[in-house]
Amino acid sequence: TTYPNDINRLNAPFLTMFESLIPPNEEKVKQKQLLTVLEKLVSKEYPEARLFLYGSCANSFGFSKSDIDVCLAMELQNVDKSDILLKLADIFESNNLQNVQALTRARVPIVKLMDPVTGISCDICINNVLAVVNTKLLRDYAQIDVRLRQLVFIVKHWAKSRQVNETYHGTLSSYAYVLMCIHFLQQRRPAILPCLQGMETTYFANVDNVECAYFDQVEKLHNYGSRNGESIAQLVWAFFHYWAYCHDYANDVISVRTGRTLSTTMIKYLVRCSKRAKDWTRRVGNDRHLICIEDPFEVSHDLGRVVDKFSIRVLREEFERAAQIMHYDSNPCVTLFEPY
Ligand code: 3AT
Ligand code: MG
Repeated sequence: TTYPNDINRLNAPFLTMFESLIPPNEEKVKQKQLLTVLEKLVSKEYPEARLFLYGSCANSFGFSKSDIDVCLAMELQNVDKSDILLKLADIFESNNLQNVQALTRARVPIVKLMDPVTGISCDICINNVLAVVNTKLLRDYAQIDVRLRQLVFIVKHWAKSRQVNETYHGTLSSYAYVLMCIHFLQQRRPAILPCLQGMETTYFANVDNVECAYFDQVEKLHNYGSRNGESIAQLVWAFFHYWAYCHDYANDVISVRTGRTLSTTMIKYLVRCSKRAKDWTRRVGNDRHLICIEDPFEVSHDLGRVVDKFSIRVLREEFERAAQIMHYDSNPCVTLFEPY
């Protein structure tokens, strides 16, 4: 890797930007406050139900003033999720929560609401336990090396500014960008992040027949990346360089689970051997391997499947633009984030 000589002049502005995007403590307190309020309301109707925070408010990659994602875990005995969501909407509405809306036909059905006391908006889903577990995996990775959190904040800020963080327009989710950052740091030499799922199992959960197992004693790994001295400016430069020029989009699957890339040829083989990989089969049939990002737990789930022929070009052009700016621009901390 050949960085520009003066790349480290960008460390201070990138770190300042990172700091300014982190939610202040009082915001975290308000989130907990809202969770407690919701818990009380829900438990009147469903005493066994439990609420969990997931997504960016719990994975440590959330910006200040983001919406929060809440998962309601409960046993469903022959009750329809939609009925529960409608019932919840009723309860919330009659307890002064605002903009209450049940979206029962969404891919992940939710109730949306806004709490006028804290000003926080939230989405509540039911039994999306896999998302709670992948939230923990991301948070655990973040505790190993602070550069992951810094890199993700800068990349998410870039993706939002350039409008390439919109799954309904065929670009990638925040979750996908975090996986790309983890994968990238697993590939550095020396590696900055380990592959937690390739280590001894200290955490195990079986969620809807998906086995989630990995090493979660991350406090034992806080020196893991110290042999690699790359600075945040160098890593931002290398991140965009990697996705612009080094990744083989047609043939490689990004796999945080294995800590490396898998070849799509191998996936095709696995598809022939198992019925589980339905999603991939369809993709192989269409030959639409535009970018493949394996979910760490639900391995048949490709987070790149939202990407189409048009949006892959947008995405790759944005990676190239960013790589060029990091290399040649005199003021990348501004140019990189210029609104699209
Ligand atoms: P933002 O800060 O809200 O942009 P986020 O991490 O909260 O980022 P989302 O709100 O899109 O991202 O998603 C909330 C969580 O849902 C994140 C992850 O735990 C889970 N999730 C999102 N998309 C997927 C997916 N395609 N497959 C599995 N889990 C997902
Ligand atoms: Mg979110």
